[in-house]
Order: sequence, then structure tokens, then C-alpha cells
Amino acid sequence: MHPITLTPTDVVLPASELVLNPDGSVYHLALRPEQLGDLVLVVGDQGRVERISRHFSAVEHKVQNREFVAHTGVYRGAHVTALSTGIGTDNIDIVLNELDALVNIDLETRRPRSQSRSLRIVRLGTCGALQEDIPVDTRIVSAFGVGTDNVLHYYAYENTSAESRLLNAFLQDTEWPDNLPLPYVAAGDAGLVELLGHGNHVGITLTAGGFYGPQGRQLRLVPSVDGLNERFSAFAHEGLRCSNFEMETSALYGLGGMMGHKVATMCTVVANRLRKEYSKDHHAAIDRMIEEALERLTA
Ligand code: R1P
Ligand code: URA
Repeated sequence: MHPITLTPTDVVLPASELVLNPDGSVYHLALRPEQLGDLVLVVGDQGRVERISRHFSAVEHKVQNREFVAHTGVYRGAHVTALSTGIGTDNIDIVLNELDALVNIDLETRRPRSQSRSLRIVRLGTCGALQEDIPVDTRIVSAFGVGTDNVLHYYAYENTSAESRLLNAFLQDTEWPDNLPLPYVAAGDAGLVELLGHGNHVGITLTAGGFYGPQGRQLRLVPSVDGLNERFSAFAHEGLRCSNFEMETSALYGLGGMMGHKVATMCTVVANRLRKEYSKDHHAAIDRMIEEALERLTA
């Protein structure tokens, strides 16, 4: 996904648009530029931040504002920030814009920098598998995010041809219902997907705008379209299947890619929707994912 255009570097961003705290930190993340690592590991769950930073040889900075907890430190000589995003692509909109502001906007002059900097941003999440042969406690790396949320529709972007091919095939093969918002597609960084995907499942991730109805779960309320998950599980495109449901990747890939950052998602499977199974010890499986990701990303 590419931006159609970017804000020119001579534009001074007003106080209402680029919101800064009195200490100069960005509004929600409460971080200043020097408090951010070059590798940012984003997680939904606040509790997972400490599960990452416990591996650091030194923790240099800790901050919390609302659901956004950040620990910055050193792992094998690399400067790493573990950051919780909370749940959903609406939060990813905040997190990605503020991470990008930290590195690509001069917060003193309030102008976009002429030389842009690229972060590595890797989501270490949890997900529900949409394939019977992907068991709980295994890991899925997202080659593409298909967003059934709405966030990217508010940005001026154009798709790559691979993204357009996937979107068209997905709409056609799933007979996308008229009463649902139009999906969008964004690719992850190919190099990171290859690095993290080795020995793991690699697939197309569906990013939903909710955990229950938008992922076809039925408690007391009934989903508006019957059998949608079966259509997703049956979908395959250019060697990739619809592997999993989660709630952040499409916006992470769309916004991160447009801003010029390298982004990827790896998720531990906590639920298998076809086998109707849930992990018996998801914390242990998540810890194994964290160790594998830290190892590979700093090798
Ligand atoms: C739902 O339970 C949450 O778990 C998944 C979903 O994407 C959603 O955020 O990811 P995290 O475990 O990273 O939060
Ligand atoms: N996170 C999700 O969004 N869905 C699942 O089924 C499991 C984790």
C-alpha cells in the first residue's frame, strides 16, 4: 500500500492536530523521541509488555498512559521498545501515527522531516485459526492483512498490484455481502514475513472490527450473514490461505507501509475456530513466540 501524497515538509502542524503533552511527549503514547527503540514490538495486551521486557539486559524507560504501556531497553545490543496497543484497529491508528510522529516529525518545529526514518514494527499477538490443520499454540505470520474494519478507508492510498489481485479475488470468491463494509488489503514487509515465517504458518490474516459478531461468534446475538467463516476458510489465493482472525494487522500493515516502516505480525493461535478448541496454556505458547521473535529480530 502506498500513500497517494504526503504532507509537505514546510507545513507547520497546529496544536490541535499534532497533540503534545507539556513534557513534549506525544499525546497518547506519552513517549519522547529519545525514549523509542529502533525495533518496536507491539502487543494488544498490556501484560505482555513485561513478558517481553523481562528478556532485556537493561530497561531504560517505562511509561503508561491509558492502555498504552511502553518499556524501552536493550536486547542483545539492540534498542527495543515493547508497546501495548490495546485491542482494535482504532487504537492502531493512534499508535502508528504517534510512532511515526516520534521519528518523522520534528516535534520542536512541528514540521515533517525531509529525511524519513524507517522503524521495524512487529506485532506479537494472539489469534483464532480458520484452518483445521493449524492447531492451537502454533504461530501464524501474516503475509497480508484483509481489513474488515474501516480505518484505512479514511486515508488516501493506492494498492500494489499484489494487494489489488488479492482484494478482487477475495471479494469475488467470498461473494462479499452488500450489507458489510468493503474490506481492504495491505501487505506486510516481505523480508520480515520471511524471517519470522520460517518454520511457522504463513497466511492471509483477517482483521475484524470485533471479537464476536465480526468474527462469526454467536453467543446470544446472531450474526447478520450466515456461513461467512466457511467462505473464509475455503478461500485460497496465489498459494496462501485465509489462516486466521485477529483485530489489528490490516491497519498496522496499511498505515505502517504507507509511512515507510517495515511491519509484520506474528500471532500465537489461542483458538481453533473449526476444531472449537482453545489453548490450555496460552501464556506458555506466547512466551515461546516472544523468545523466537526476539532471537530472530536481533540475530
Ligand atoms: C482479542 O482477544 C485480542 O486478542 C488479539 C486480537 O487481535 C485482539 O486484540 O490480539 P492481542 O492478544 O495482541 O490483543
Ligand atoms: N484474538 C481474536 O481476535 N480472535 C480469536 O479468536 C482469538 C484471539
